[in-house]
Amino acid sequence: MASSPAQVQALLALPFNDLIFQAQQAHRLHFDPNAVQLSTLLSIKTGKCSEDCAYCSQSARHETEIEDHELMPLAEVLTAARAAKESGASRFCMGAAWRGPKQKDLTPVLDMVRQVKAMGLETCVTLGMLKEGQAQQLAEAGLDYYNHNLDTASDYYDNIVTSHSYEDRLTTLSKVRDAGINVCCGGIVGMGESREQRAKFISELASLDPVPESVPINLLVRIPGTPLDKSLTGAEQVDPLEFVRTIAATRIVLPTSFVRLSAGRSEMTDSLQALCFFAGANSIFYGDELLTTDNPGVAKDQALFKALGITPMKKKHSETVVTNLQSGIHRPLTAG
Ligand code: SAM
Ligand code: DTB
Ligand code: SF4
Repeated sequence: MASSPAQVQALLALPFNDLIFQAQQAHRLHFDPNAVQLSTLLSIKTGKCSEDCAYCSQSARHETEIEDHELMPLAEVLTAARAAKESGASRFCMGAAWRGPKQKDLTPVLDMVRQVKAMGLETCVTLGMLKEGQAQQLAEAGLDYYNHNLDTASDYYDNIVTSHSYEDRLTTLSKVRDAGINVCCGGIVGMGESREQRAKFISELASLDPVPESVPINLLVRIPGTPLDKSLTGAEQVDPLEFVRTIAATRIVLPTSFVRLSAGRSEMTDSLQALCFFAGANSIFYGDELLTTDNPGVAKDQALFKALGITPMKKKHSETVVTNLQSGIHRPLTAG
């Protein structure tokens, strides 16, 4: 699928029904349309981050009401991972509010990765920028995914973050790729960017080579005390249908990637989430909390899945995509 910024913009401008139909077709070509992958998040180190990301509750430069804590002990992490597995998650994602880990930070995280993996869960971490050799250490510990978002279009990035650059993000992503770890890379919608910039952002995600296996699309959670909460006017907030369009365009240009309906679900109606799944989202964060903000919670999501006939996905990414492509499965819309 060609995906220049102009081509993605043309997708975003399609009549809504045509856009969703194309997204459904792309989705059904590569995935079971009624299965959604579940990852549970845990903030293993919260707050006091040196970076100035304008959306984030965890920057030491913003006055937000969060409870900071240093790196969690291994036993607590394992208790949370066990609970996540029991409630049905297939992946456990550990996030730390660092610019990047020092070696003394990384060593205990390697243990967490080894032991969570030994429980039979897929592992993901998001630790900020990586230095030479660190991705390799994570790969040797058995890490499955590294989350590192481009967050927005390259030409809008400096409006959101000044303490590191878009180029820095790309450098870490290539270290992760070179170490053989799956890449989880997406961003945030609703930070005051234009539709043109949203199209450019999606096009830039699709131009990563190889493309990311997992693409989280977060709807901005406005956190009191963050610069974005102060500066965004009501008019700049993204319209829910524009958010669905963004999911659909992402599905079309990244047809073999998991598209994760990420932050912002707590403020969405069931109908809006259903539209996002219809537009091709096939992965969510599952559990009561994201990093510092609320998520719908297991009981609510189980009820929503039941209402929609969605089942949690058991297969790993490589199994899903390769199997469907090899067998040429293309479920027609009527066949269910
Ligand atoms: N420090 C690491 C980093 O910057 O990559 C990892 C943690 S960071 C919180 C992970 C991602 O969460 C960000 O890149 C952003 O996409 C998302 N995120 C953070 N705060 C958010 C918010 N208020 N609303 C929506 N997404 C948010
Ligand atoms: C991602 O793209 N979204 C997740 C995960 N990667 C680490 C984080 C969302 C954070 C939402 C705001 C918060 O809870 O602090
Ligand atoms: Fe720090 Fe990551 Fe938050 Fe930026 S997004 S302030 S790097 S924790």
